[in-house]
Amino acid sequence: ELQFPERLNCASELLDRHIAEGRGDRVVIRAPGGLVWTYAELQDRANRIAEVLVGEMGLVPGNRVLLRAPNNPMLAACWFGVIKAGGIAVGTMPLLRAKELKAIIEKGQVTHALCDVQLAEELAMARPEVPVLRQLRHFSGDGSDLSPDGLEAAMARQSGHFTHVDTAADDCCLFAFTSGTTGIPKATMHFHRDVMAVCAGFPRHILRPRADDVFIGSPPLAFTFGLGGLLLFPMTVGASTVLLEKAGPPQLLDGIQAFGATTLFTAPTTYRTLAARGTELRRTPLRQCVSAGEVLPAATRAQWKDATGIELIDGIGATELLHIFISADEAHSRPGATGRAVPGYRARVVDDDGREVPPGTVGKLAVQGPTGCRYLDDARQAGYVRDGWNLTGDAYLMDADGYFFYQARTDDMIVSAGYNIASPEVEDALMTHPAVAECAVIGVPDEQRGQIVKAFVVLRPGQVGDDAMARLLQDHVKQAIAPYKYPRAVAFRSDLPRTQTGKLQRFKLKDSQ
Ligand code: 3SK
Repeated sequence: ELQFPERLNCASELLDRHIAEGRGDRVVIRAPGGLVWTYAELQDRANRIAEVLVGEMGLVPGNRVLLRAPNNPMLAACWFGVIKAGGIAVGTMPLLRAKELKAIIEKGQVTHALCDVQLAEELAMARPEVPVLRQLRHFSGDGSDLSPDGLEAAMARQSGHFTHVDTAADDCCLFAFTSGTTGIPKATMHFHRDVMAVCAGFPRHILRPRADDVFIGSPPLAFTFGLGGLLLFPMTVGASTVLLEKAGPPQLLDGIQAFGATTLFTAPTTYRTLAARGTELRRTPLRQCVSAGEVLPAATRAQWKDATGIELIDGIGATELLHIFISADEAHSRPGATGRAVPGYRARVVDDDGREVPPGTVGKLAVQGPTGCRYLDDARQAGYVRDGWNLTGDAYLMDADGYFFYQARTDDMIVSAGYNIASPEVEDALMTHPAVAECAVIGVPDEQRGQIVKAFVVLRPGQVGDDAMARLLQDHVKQAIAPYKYPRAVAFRSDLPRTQTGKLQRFKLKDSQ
């Protein structure tokens, strides 16, 4: 069992330790445009941000700080600055709209925000409606914006020396938001010791990185898959990471080549696209590739191996558990299986009453370990954690050797290209269009993205369900909520399947596919 000291600040543990032990001049972050920061330089930025938060923005330990930026060096520095100062970092997906930001700020009672100028607009739109948010500073991704009231100008006034706040191991340091199946956001709360626990889990036992590894990938740092894979895990061994603001397949390919990346974190959708360029990747030092965020089909694993010679490391994690809890390294992967419980975790398959079912039987995945679900003030906690086991919403079967095989989601969550999308949230957005009378949204299988969002729409009288209307509705959703949630397929219907009590029967729409 993992033991942590009673007093623990994970930001200091992951960052300051390297400088204290003489590794301050090792490179920790690279970014396109030639930016290179050493561990000592990241520490200097994080310290200055902590000084600004405490000295100029009035932060006291336990305050929640919204972080808003694409993956860039300043976002990383802000994450460490907030947590060294005893604050709670609240990551936000870059594509979120004002409405979604407002919900997060209200739910998280967020008092402070640090926001990349590139993403200022939606936060500015939300701000008049969220008086709880008292303090906001803007910054630029590479830390070079010196506008007088910006974060960098304030950082320039500081000393660069800041002793981390002496937090308890079970003080909260991170709220990771998830929209769940309803689209009403839930904040999962994580302690300093949770961050250290995931660093002692998947990276130590499965990935086993080296100090000369160079990490790269696509998931936003606001998604805990990205936070671990692209920031925390390389730092566990003094390795470096490449932060890409845009990380589609072309930028990833360029980045792997230009930075000599060895370790890739992305979702199956991207592996499928990149596989076509496998021969180019064979000429790079790339050696470890982690897939999570959505189901990895056996065909994608085989395609990647054929193209690059590299065995994918599959894994399943959850925002509620912070990171990956089932996985297998290259030598222990088994076709069709996600893997086995990561050391430190226990996983089993249970029936509707929470009783363990025999190997080979499909049931609900239940997980227990050093991290677990703690929703902030949310009745849905009782559904996620039963008898001390976290029910992730996935149906799995386990074989006699303890390998877990994914079967399906047990709820209405759509997982598309690694994004979790709640059907009701897309339905709500569609319903705000005046042409829509009724609608239902489901996930349908898609070779490229795993699943795509499909909307079934009943139009108001006089409206015509043609391609132009479909495009109009798609654009409308992109404007209303994060654009990645828009329905890539739209079908028009005269009515929708409902129970006698009027409850929508999404499963009938699924069966009709
Ligand atoms: O979706 C996943 O599998 C995942 C992986 C790592 C961390 C967080 C999540 C949600």
